[in-house]
Amino acid sequence: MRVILNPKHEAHAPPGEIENGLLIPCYECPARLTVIRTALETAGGHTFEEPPVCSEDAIATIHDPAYITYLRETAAEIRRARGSTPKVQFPTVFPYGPNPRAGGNRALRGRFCFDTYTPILGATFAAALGGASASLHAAELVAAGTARQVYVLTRPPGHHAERDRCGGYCYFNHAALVAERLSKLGRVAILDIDVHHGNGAQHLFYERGDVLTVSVHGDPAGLYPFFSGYADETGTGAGLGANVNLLLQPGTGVKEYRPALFAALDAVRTFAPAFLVLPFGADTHEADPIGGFKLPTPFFREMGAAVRELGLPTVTTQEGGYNLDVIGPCIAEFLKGFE
Ligand code: SP5
Ligand code: ZN
Repeated sequence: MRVILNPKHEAHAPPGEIENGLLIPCYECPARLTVIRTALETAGGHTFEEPPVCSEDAIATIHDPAYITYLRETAAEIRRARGSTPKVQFPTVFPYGPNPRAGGNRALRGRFCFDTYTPILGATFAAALGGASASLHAAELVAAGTARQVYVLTRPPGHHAERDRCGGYCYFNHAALVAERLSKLGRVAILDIDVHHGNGAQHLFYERGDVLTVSVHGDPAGLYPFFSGYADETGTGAGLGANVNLLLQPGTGVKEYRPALFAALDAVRTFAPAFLVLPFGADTHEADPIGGFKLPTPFFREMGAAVRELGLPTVTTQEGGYNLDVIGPCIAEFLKGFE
């Protein structure tokens, strides 16, 4: 597999995330990429490359320019901070209401973010830009027909990010950037198999009939992101019927997961896309600390093989997966089944 890396991810290392008012250790940490890369090198058969840096205009095909500017300027401001000034910014105020006015940094932090898990550090913008660059490079390779399968090995992840809001550890939506680019050439399906709902792509393509969004995930009544991912969210306008949410309950094992995955693959086949984008999370694994599913490592090869049956040019983006002992083998198995 051709693997595209994000060379700038490492310095984005949040000191923690805020859960119910308390700072807890970060699940989304730099070591995640190290262990995945090591597992792929051990497995063999993969090539690794770094992308050229993309322009902010290329990111603005999906994200609000004001949001991009906010991330860039906030990161720069944090790098300039001296003395006891914090090196990290968490939102504390979330402007809302009929006429929300977000004046000044304190309000902007909550204007451009929807949770307390997704802080901004001095290195966050460069890391997010690196991930967008890797994704767009992968999209170009597939668009040109140079590669038929590309895997974007990046962090922070992307599938929760909306047009002008970060959240769920995500800043730029890699899968959506790829889908938008490839949609210039034909119909695109996004199949999200992270344990959490792919709310970002649903939000971004909800009114579009040329981009199908399918997500298989834990019921948001009990799992992050809570506010979207329900079965009755089916799209609107030209996009009506082009959004599919397949919900699974906590404790889901192979027996429950397999039919949901097959239903998702059927929805993709019926749509008959020219390209597939696959936001992939290993947080469906039985040993994941936050997912709550019970999939064993060998099943990931079967998942890869099932997706391969679609026979579509595919860009896979790395999303969640937080058990450092298992995510490497999970991805190695998935790619083995997929190639
Ligand atoms: C990309 C991705 O997978 N984002 C997920 C964001 C989920 N963040 C919420 C984490 C909540 C952790 N709660 C601790 C419960 C441990 N049993
Ligand atoms: Zn996830």
